[in-house]
Amino acid sequence: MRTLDSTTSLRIAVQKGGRLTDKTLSLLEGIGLQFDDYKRSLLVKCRNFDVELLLIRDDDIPEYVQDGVCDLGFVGANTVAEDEADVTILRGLDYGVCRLAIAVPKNGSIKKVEDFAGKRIATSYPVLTRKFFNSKGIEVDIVTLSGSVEIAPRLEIADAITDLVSTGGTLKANGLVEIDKIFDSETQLIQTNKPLSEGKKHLIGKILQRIEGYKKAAESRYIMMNAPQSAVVEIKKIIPSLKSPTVMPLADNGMVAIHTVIPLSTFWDVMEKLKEAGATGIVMLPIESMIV
Ligand code: PRT
Ligand code: ZN
Repeated sequence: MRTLDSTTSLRIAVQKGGRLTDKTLSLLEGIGLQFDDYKRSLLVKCRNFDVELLLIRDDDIPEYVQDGVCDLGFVGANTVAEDEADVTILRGLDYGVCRLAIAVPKNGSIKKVEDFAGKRIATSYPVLTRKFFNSKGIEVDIVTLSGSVEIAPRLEIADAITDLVSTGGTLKANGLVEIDKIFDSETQLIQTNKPLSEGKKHLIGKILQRIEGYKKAAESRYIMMNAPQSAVVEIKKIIPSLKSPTVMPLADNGMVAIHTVIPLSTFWDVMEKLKEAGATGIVMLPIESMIV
């Protein structure tokens, strides 16, 4: 039994081998946590932090975190919500993005949610599906399947399905069309509601701060350019930088080098305006991490 004063490491649940595994591990590596080969073992010690990873099936993660077997977990919001787990959601992470959608056979009689009364719906998400139809006041018959839900209408096990969708390719390949959305999902970092030692709380704070910096860095670019000194006022107006840009005089008379950080989403827009304002030799670099 782990106790409040447990001297064991902060234990983090990660999906063992699935869609979330690589992105979660590269996020952890990106914030400076180093692990030995995680493919060989279920419990992997971190080399440079008092952290260990427990690699398990994603379906087990909410419960392991709820019960305090793991202090943190990285898992899809869909799984957390379906399990109705008693955990704290620390933050969303923009990978594993998908939606739980309702789909029906392409040329069938069901066209809208109201047509569902008395119909059979196959799903691996009975809780979320039930809640959705209850909220609409529509009685449906739910057939719970653990996988391959998309073939249920063809097998005549069900009239419709609810399933996770990302590109929509699977629905299309199975002659199904999406008619409504039940739930938007992304990966979440969840924390146990069991008491944690001060040491663990401190470590969690540090991990969260690093994730924040890592995400900010991924969405930002470092840009450098040369420009005439006379253009600096105009350029400063164009750059939506975090702080005032660094402006350094160059050997060429009247020319300066300008360095700053900009959100990636504004890059092309900013770049074109900078060029118009007289900037030359504009260089963009990725940023590994940043603390703001
Ligand atoms: O073995 P384990 O139980 O750990 O893994 P799993 O097979 O249950 O889950 P896995 O690895 O497939 O998915 C893990 C998590 O990834 C899910 O819980 C979601 O949070 C997230 N995710 C994101 C997805 C998808 N996108 C997704 N497209 N999970 C599943 N799918 C499936 C969907 O069920 C359907 O079969 O992909 C198909 C649809 O994809 P498209 O692109 O054709 O629309
Ligand atoms: Zn699973």
